[in-house]
Amino acid sequence: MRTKVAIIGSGPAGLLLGALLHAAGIDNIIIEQRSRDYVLSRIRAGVLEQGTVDILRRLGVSARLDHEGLPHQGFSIGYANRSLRIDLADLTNGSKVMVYGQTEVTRDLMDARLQAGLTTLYEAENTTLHDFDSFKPSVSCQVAGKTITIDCDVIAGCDGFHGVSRASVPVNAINQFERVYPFGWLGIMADVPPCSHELIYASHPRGFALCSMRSTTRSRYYLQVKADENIAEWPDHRFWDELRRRLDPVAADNVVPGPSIEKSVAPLRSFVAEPLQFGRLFLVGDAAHIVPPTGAKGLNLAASDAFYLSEALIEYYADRTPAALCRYSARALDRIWKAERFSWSMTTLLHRFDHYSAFEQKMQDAEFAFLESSRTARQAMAENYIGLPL
Ligand code: RFL
Ligand code: PHB
Repeated sequence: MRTKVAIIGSGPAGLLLGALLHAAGIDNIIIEQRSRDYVLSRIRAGVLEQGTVDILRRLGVSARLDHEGLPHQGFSIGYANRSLRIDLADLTNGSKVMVYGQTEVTRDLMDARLQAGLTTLYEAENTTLHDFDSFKPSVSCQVAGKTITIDCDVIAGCDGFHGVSRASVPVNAINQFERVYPFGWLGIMADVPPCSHELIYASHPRGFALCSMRSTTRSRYYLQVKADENIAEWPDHRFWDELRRRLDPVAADNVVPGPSIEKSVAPLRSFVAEPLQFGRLFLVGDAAHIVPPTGAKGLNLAASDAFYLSEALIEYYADRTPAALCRYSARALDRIWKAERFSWSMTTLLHRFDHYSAFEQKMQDAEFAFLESSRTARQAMAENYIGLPL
């Protein structure tokens, strides 16, 4: 097989890149190790920045998003039994975010890809990258026992944190920066109305809690737990009890418990790989970086990376100058590091750290007090939350 761009991974990064390239007439093939149903069963992000929504609209895949997505003009921070609203619209000249599940974004992009007749190889095994340090790279894999080789101009590594793309780069060619947090998030999904019409990020001596949603009838809640927490020790009733304890009294009263339809623990990590280009291989999305979910930035960064790489490839195919390709890494990393900083600061502000001294705890208290008293501080938070310009 031959294509211009071989894309490894059909998460948001790979699917968006594929759609952006197709819209510009650049053919591409996606190689995905899992089945379509498996990819669609993963429950992850829920908050889309305006820039991400704009990309989906421009691609013509926003019909369901525009109908079912919930625009949010603000969120609340719970702290010491108080609630502080971050009025996104007021603090940013009317900007907002959209609550719409990553699963739905993935489904919309997969459906559009199918309708356009584009090739996606699902359940591909032993994906291997070849010769990306030359002008003739290729990707091989096995599908249903048959070996397939895809010759291409460029490989886009969109295969997430545990993928093969970053792992194929010689260790001395890549710098990796990492912080692993000493806790995880226990998340549940339940078909019950959310306890509040906006998201609540709650800091509490027992640990952080987040109230989110997927619709007016489906809630998504998270609790800070130990990184190695045993999920078997969290029957639903324990989750609901613990959630209520960490929320302000009004929100706690409004929690409607119900049977969970999904329950999982996610570790929290900050990670960046530099650079993002290795000859004809480009890293995109979680393959290149991880943010702790506190700032709701992971999916949105995957979208901005895909957008930057699509622009570089469009320019490259228009005038065949490799300079366009060379700009991708620095351009994407500039936005990535700012989102890393915001996600790290939100995580540091809102979580309980066992090793904190009394002094560090006081610093956290003071940070909240400052946020409460300073519109400028809230404005900085809002500017980052709605998403920095692309
Ligand atoms: P993905 O989604 O992991 O997709 C990578 C794809 O590559 C495939 N793959 C391979 N394919 C072929 N060959 C191989 N060798 C392969 N190895 C892997 C995988 O099967 C998969 O299909 O990465 P991508 O596309 O970069 O997208 C990143 C986002 O998924 C991620 O950043 C977000 O989900 C993070 N995140 C959030 N981001 C937000 O913007 N807003 C949020 O509200 C938000 N909440 C979250 C989150 C992540 C969470 N978890 C579970 C980590 C909440 C949680 C709990
Ligand atoms: C979610 O709804 O899954 C969600 C929302 C906001 C976050 C993280 C996750 O910061």
